[in-house]
Amino acid sequence: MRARMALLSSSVVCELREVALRSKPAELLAISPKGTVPVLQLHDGQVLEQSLDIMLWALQRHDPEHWLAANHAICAEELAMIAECDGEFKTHLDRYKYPNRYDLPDGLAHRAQGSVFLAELNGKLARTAYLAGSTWGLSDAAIAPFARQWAHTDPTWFAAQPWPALQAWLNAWENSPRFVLLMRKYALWQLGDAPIWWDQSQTDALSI
Ligand SMILES: N[C@@H](CCC(=O)N[C@@H](CS)C(=O)NCC(=O)O)C(=O)O
Repeated sequence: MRARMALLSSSVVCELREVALRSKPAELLAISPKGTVPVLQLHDGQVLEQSLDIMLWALQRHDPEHWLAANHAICAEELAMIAECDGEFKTHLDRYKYPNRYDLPDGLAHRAQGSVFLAELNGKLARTAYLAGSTWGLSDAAIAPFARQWAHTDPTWFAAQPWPALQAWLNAWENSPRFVLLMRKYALWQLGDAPIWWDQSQTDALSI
């Protein structure tokens, strides 16, 4: 989701190949044996296997919406926030969401631990409209999909938390026209399929 968002914002056109994780195509595993998505293959054969790398690659090529902070200190702060999200917070998210996969009776301890990060996000969003500052940026796009997963694990519990700024930020994103596009379902890719282009024409088609 975050890679697709950054590619869309950058207007860098790429071919979208939807895959099912339960039956990964051999073509995917041939270029990226670790078998996670997203994966972006460049024309020179280079393969980007981390969503954050794809975001940074696209935005460094073209960043018309200024998602990358010009200020180095702010950029470093955003990358640190994303690292915390992808590291400790993701660990708690996985265990809160799927305790039985980790032999846990429930995910409550991890819910409590992950909530520390969410409270920090709420504090930040109470001071500035977005995590990146006054406009939506890299950290917003990188973190929103994980905050969303957390919120949807137990929506009633999430709505009851004293995090109005975080709840409003998430709600605004989930109700944005681009979100509609992100949630659109595509047929699974098969060898020989005509390319589906992930670019601005997708948003134009939806009048976004
Ligand atoms: N650090 C990687 C994590 C990617 C990841 O774990 N992707 C999940 C789907 S969102 C996946 O492909 N899981 C493999 C599987 O379920 O087989 C990234 O950000 O790109």
